[in-house]
Amino acid sequence: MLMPVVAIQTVLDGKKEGKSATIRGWIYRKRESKQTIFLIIRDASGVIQCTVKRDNPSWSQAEKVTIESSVVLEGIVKQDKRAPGGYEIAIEKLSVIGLAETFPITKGKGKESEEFLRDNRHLWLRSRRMNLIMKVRSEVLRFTHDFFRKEDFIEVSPPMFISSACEGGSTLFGLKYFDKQLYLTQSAQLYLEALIYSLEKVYCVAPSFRAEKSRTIRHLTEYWHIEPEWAFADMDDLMRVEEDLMSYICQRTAKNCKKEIESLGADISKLKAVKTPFPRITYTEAIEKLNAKGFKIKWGEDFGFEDEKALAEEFGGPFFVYAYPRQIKAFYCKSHRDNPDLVMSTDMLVPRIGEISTGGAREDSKEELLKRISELGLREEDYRWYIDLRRYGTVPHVGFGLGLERLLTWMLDLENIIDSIPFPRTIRRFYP
Ligand code: NSS
Repeated sequence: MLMPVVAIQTVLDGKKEGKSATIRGWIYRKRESKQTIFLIIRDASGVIQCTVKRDNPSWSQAEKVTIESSVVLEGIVKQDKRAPGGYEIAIEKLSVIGLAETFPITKGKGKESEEFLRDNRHLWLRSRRMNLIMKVRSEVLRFTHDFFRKEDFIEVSPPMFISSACEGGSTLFGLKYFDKQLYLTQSAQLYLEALIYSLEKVYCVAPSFRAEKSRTIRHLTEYWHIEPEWAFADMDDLMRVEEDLMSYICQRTAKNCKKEIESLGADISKLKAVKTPFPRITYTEAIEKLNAKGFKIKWGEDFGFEDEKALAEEFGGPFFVYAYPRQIKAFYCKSHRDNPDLVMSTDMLVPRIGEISTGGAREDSKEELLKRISELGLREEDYRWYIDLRRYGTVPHVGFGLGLERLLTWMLDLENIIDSIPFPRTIRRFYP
């Protein structure tokens, strides 16, 4: 009878040294010499070298087994400094569960084959790299939930089908909903705003969709959006919660995912350095900084990717830009009462990626909101329920949206956002 199955990581941690262990997983690499077959086996937890000697009854199974075949094996754990991970298993029994056909992804695929790996994402997810990224992604989600629960936010579930835009029509995905025209949500914000009148502090982690034609390292058409919204709060509360969340996630990830971060070759010291308070500059100061660096950007223009990157280089870590011109921000932004040209909106920027989060105070006066809606040429009837929120017990409130994939791309020094999500969707990519 086979022994109970253990995770490869348990063996690598030395917990089974000198003892018999049963593991199961997939053949990751295979190498053969005259007397020994070396099989590198992977499971969810790690990879380990296993060996079969010619005189072992499992030799013939080991000979026929192919890359990516699934197997279960039993053997004796030995410490071996030459083996990757420091331990290996001398196989005594090897059973093939599913014999793999010739695996299309072979070792040592270079840069030129990135396109090929993307076409074979369903198989490439088995790589060590994707395995490690997905583990960190899961931990970052855990820390996000831990943070909001610790701060007494209530998790809510917003709709994905929506009838009017949150972030402007140009990136809205339309769809036929029976005989009606509907859209896929760009942000849960407007719905979260409705929920604060019941629950006061709410958050969600949900997909957002953008018909984004940009082909950059930071754009997806479907991404996961971390969005809190809460009542009785101002811009200072907003930036404080935002920086607390960010440093909480970075510190816990640096501590709990050290091994993964190092194996991915990412810079862990950058995460450890994320401490509050973050620098804050106004939009007007940012414009001055850019013009001093030789950029030609006028007050009132929105920042482009290059502007944001240049600004972020100076700070070396996350920072806020706030108090934006009215004309470049969404209809729901609250205007500064002493200077209506400005709105209470803030972006958090990081090096290399630029904006990773946007938030602000929401217009809480019905009259001002109606003014903004007509100013931007939006149809009042599309926002009837949203305007209602200002009719019945309006309160000052704030919220923000943080893109999970932009966050991971920055945290893990990924070259492109598409590696931060298992099945990326971009303008050109929706398969597999
Ligand atoms: O459009 S945002 O700047 N703002 C909102 O949607 C607000 N309604 C959020 C809120 O206040 N609750 O998007 C917010 C963030 C942005 O900073 C990025 O991190 C991410 O959402 N985002 C994206 N990530 C990946 N791909 C695309 N295309 C994308 N667009 C936004």
